Amino acid sequence: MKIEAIKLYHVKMELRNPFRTSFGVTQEREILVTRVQSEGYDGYGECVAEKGPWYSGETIDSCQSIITNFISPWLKETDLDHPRDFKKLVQQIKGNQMAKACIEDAIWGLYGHMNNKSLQELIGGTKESIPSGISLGIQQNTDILIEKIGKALEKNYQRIKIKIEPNWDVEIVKKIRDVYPNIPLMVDANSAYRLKDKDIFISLDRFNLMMIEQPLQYYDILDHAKLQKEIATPICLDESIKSVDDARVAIESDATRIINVKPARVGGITETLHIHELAKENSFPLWCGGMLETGIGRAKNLAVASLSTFTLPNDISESERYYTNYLVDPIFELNSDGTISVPNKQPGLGINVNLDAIEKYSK
Ligand code: OSB
Ligand code: MG
Repeated sequence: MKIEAIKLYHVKMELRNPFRTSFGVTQEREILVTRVQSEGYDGYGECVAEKGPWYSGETIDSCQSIITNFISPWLKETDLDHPRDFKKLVQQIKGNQMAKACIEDAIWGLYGHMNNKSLQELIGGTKESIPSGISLGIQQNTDILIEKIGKALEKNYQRIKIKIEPNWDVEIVKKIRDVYPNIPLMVDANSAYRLKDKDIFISLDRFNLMMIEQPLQYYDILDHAKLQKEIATPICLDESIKSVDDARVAIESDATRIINVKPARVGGITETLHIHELAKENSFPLWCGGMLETGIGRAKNLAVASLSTFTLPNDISESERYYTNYLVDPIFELNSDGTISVPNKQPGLGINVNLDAIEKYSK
């Protein structure tokens, strides 16, 4: 596979509702869409880095720079046998997982088109549909949050995740549990706390949460292990896990009992498959997280979530929840049982990427 052209489109997408986490608010999402071409075939990817380095150290501009200065020229000089070989090509680049992932994704898609196979088939995903969960940002008040939870439950979303931060945590969870004592519920702190705040997590133990996502700092495996010793609720790491090696360290030190895998955060699909293998050996539960992706990233995440070790509901909600404009068709809809079907009837991402829409929303 000789990549003849690598194109980047800088797309702007308006979210239907501002999404607020402990690290900031997103209203307009800027997305780098990647396109690789070979022998008349196309493959697409989507960079999940945000405008500022708040979720991870990467930004949309840092990704563009790494791709333009290093990945693209190297790729153009190489003939890859398989998308798996991309990891080796870029291994000299430290970090920059999201920059690598959006190019690797496009190569997987391209390979799928050239070999008439869906991404799901290429990676060995087994499920026809995956359980869908919803991630609700921090709201103006609890009534609004409880109303949003009610609407999500009416649609049969299979679990509710709420974002927490200091002063929007124990009281809020208590109010939700007063209304909904038994729904599958979890919280995500996006690193808003320190180990000295452990009493907050001890207080959360009585609410029967499925898990607490990323309570402490992204580099802090040791303190997560200390916190896990003090609480019964499983910790689930997100930001901390940037590779299969991070996953191994965190699992072995009992700093995490569940991992939220975002393929882009770990450098791509190949690294995700290594985490899948590790999870299989250890009977360790995974689920697929989200970064407010458009349909391009969402299609990829659906294929990943169909792997056998991804046993918990995923942050993969229906397309309509995020944006008013779409880059793919058909868009992803929620089935009545709260699942989303994996697009596996066409090669590559399994959906049509709409180049006209990409060009229209490019700045
Ligand atoms: O921490 O999981 C997170 C969105 C942007 C950045 C970080 C996170 C999130 C989400 C949204 O929780 C998940 C989704 O795409 O629906
Ligand atoms: Mg998270």
